[in-house]
Amino acid sequence: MADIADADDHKLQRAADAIKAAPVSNTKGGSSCDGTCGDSSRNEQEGSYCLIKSVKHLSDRGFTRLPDRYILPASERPGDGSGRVKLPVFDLTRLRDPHQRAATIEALDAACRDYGFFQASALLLFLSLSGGFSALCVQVVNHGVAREVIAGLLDVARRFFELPVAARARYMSPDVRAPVRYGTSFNQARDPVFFWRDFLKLASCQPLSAVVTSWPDEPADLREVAARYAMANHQVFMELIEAALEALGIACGRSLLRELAAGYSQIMLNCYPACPQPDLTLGLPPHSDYCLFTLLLQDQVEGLQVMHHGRWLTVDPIPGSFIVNVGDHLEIYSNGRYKSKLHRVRVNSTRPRISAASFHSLPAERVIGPAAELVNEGNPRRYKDTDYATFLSFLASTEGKHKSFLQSRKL
Ligand SMILES: O=C(O)CCC(=O)C(=O)O
Repeated sequence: MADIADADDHKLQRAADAIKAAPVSNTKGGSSCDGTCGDSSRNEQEGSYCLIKSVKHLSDRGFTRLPDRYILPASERPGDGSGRVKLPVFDLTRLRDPHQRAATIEALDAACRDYGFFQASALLLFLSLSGGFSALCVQVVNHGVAREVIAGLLDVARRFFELPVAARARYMSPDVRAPVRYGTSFNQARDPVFFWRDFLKLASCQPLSAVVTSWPDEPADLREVAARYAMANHQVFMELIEAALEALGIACGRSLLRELAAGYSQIMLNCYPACPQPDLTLGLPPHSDYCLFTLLLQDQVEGLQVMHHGRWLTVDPIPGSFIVNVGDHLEIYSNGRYKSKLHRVRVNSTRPRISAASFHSLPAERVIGPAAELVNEGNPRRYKDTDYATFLSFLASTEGKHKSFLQSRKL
């Protein structure tokens, strides 16, 4: 059995080179690895793919030097990165107040246009969703629930990444369409240089009951904890997108909201272990997200950087809050009024970091293009129609970094 646990630096390098020489073909129906990826009956390429199991493993083994496969060319390294940004804070509770709703929607519109990113207090959001602010007892009771839901997800993610490598590798797959997928780097099958990240993707489409049974059964509480989080998170998304549609002046907002209630969502649990030489690599390369909105939950360790006016700026983590960003779908739908912004992740040498990015959009087969209300003579259509399947084919055939998919959709 080929296993990174038994591999030295050279063996890892050889495995990485094998992948580089023979990239995995991501065709339909790729199978998951079961932790015995060296099995001679398996496709050799898939075996090579699975040999690279996790950066968590490398970090735990106490590597003091970054394996060559993770060293970025000088021009792509993180650089100085001392700039910081305080994102605009968007208080969702104000949307509930008829006197403040219009001004709040204006603020949301400005944040989506200028930054593509904003911050929302998750505790406040969960409180508002569960029935109101006026009664103090509701705040206290629901404060506890919110904390539990948020902390619970980060905790179960941490415990998943601490499982033995064979338990995690059960969910490893080169198939970008797999509803559950464990892996490492950004797009492991295509990255010429690997990134310092392990991930677990959980499709979390509505109704959740249809997908939860495919989620990992280890740790034993993962399904329950992640399902509670997914439901709460989806409700927050619905509030935000409703406000965004109003800000954009979309007349068919109601019917779109009905489609979104049964839309496509996924949670990406990210693990960035302490890295021996963080200045030579990144946790995630510059990229934009393929969705309408992403709601990002991060622990107390910083790492997220956003591109703003040509500079990479680090976002201060505020525990219990969501970072919300505009995705490619919303840039297309808004005909470029809102911009999906490039972001990336830096790693550090001492503190492991966990984050959970929830990507929300329309049902996977639904074609999306610029809204009719936002196309006119003075502002012609700027993007082709697209759908999620087209994006997945694109991702399966290329690295998918920067805003390359969105560029391919521009007219
Ligand atoms: O971990 C983060 O801060 C960002 C994660 C992210 O950008 C992603 O999962 O696409």
